[in-house]
Amino acid sequence: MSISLTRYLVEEQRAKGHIPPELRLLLEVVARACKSISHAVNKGALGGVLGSAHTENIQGEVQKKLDIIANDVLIEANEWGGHLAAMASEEMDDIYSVPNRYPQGEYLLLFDPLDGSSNIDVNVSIGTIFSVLKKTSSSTLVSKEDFLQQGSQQVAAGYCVYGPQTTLVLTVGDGVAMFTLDSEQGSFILTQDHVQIPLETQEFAINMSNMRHWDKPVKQYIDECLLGKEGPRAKDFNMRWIASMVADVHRILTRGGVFMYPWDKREPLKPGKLRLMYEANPMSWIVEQAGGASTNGKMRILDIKPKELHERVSVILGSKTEVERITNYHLESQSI
Ligand code: P6P
Repeated sequence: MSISLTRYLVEEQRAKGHIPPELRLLLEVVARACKSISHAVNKGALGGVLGSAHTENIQGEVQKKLDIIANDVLIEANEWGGHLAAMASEEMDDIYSVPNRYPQGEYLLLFDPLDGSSNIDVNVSIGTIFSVLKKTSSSTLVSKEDFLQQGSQQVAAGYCVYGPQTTLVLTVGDGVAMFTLDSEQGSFILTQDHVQIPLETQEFAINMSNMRHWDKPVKQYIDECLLGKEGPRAKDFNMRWIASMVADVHRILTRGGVFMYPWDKREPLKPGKLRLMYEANPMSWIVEQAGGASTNGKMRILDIKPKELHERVSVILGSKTEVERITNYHLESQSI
């Protein structure tokens, strides 16, 4: 007997009481939007959706047509339901407040509508990442400041990976569940609950081409992994780098591993490449809820107090013992 996303959310609310109807509606609407995005992604060249949109986002990155399509799908799906006060996206400079013609809710939705979009044109897995916060101010006017909450304040976080399967991964603070899209029925079906990341691993994910730019603790960790059985780790390591955070994190949730996009010397004033609010925070909560860990090399990512909506952060996440080891290397190098 298959359990749909809706049934899972209803039964979670009945058992644990932390998915009120408005949040359930939000999550179901986001899931429906991900289905639409999956459909557009799967069309590929046949849908005329590949290639550049010849525009740039706030990050100064050239946008792909599907980046904009995915962003528009999420905005249009969520703005009328009455569950949201505002949205924020990697693809939009400013926040998007729910138009006055619709009722305003208490939730704030943040998303990277299509993460890993450099993989779109080469048919490699990409995904949507989302994070849900609650508006804390009583004012009906929503500002950027309403979004600047620590990741530990999230009430839901998830992603949808568009790969060989379309899989929605979700946490509301009671573990991590995975739902695979049954494209015949058009519904997400629970395929794994209480996901647990193995504590130990023999697999790391990092863009090795940046090696000469890394800080010492990262170099030390990777050098030890590369020494394999003959080195201090006394075991061989494997390496993966998909250049799509959603796909790398999904592998880690499924079989363990550590993912790193650390600070490097190329742009010393930039803390890292990945965005805190709608990439690192949701992924960090999911990883922690699955028994893993996530730091910026010095502190728990979910404890970082954001200063800007699009701020970046260094990310080290995955199997707990590996993240702790890498973080300790950073703290030791700091104390020298
Ligand atoms: P690089 C995708 O653009 C992304 O934001 C993450 O999904 C991914 O992990 C990283 O950047 C890849 O970066 O420098 O290896 O292309």
